[in-house]
Amino acid sequence: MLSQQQIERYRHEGYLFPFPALSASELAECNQGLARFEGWLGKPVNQGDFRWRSASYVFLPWVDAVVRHPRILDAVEDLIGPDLLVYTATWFIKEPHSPAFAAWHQDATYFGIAPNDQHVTAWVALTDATAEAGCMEVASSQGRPKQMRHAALRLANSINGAGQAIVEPIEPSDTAMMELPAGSFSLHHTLCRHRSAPNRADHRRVGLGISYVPAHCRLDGPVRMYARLARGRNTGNHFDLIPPPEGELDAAALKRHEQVYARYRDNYEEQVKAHERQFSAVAD
Ligand SMILES: O=C(O)CCC(=O)C(=O)O
Repeated sequence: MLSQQQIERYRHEGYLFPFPALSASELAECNQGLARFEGWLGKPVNQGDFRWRSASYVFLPWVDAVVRHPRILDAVEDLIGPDLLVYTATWFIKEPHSPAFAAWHQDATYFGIAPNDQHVTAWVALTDATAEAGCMEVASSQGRPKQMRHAALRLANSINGAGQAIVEPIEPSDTAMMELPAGSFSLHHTLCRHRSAPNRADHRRVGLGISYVPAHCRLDGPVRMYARLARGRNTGNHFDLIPPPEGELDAAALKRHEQVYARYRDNYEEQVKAHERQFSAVAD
């Protein structure tokens, strides 16, 4: 699906966009599904416990269909090969005129995926992600992607769990606003620096960030994570595979989600410590 030129651009810049994915009826189904999910929660996803933002494909069949959408997988396969695992998928929702934002960060920081340059995120827009609505802004890696030092600052209004931010001085030049029409997606590399501003628009900005890794990847910490096989074979067998949900908000699927989320948190906390160790060793 991607041209050689697009693949080379991704390798150099660290991002690509926009690509159409969902048809009008698929988009409507997703937005209706999100409304049912929020009806069940009794509040917007972004105002509930953080667990509900994470890995909802485990208990929502319509999210499971999005993370296995052939248009998305065809593009991801062109970048990281045919055997694809969903490592996680996160809701990134900003209410109209809300202060929710993301500071400059790199996704690789707290994931611990090895090798550490294989993970790619497809960010799928369920509403228009315009600059006014606080779409993602990316800085080109200019052919030299490199892990930067972060701190889990727990920043107020951060859309990211740890409120993490790059704490090295950076003056990103060569930046782009990744504006996306509803139903389309962008791709960004795990070392791509990105951030997003508050939503100044009258509409809700809704995105699902899906993290894909090739099935030969493993985690470099002690936690064995769950993953969903999206395409091909589980060649590395380094993750416990998640079955398709039995049904929407099914009791068994919700119980499984508790385990999936618990291990995700355990790994995340391990990785926050590992990142600190790595960078304090460099500073010593
Ligand atoms: O949705 C946003 O504004 C930030 C998303 C993000 O950090 C990501 O997809 O990695």
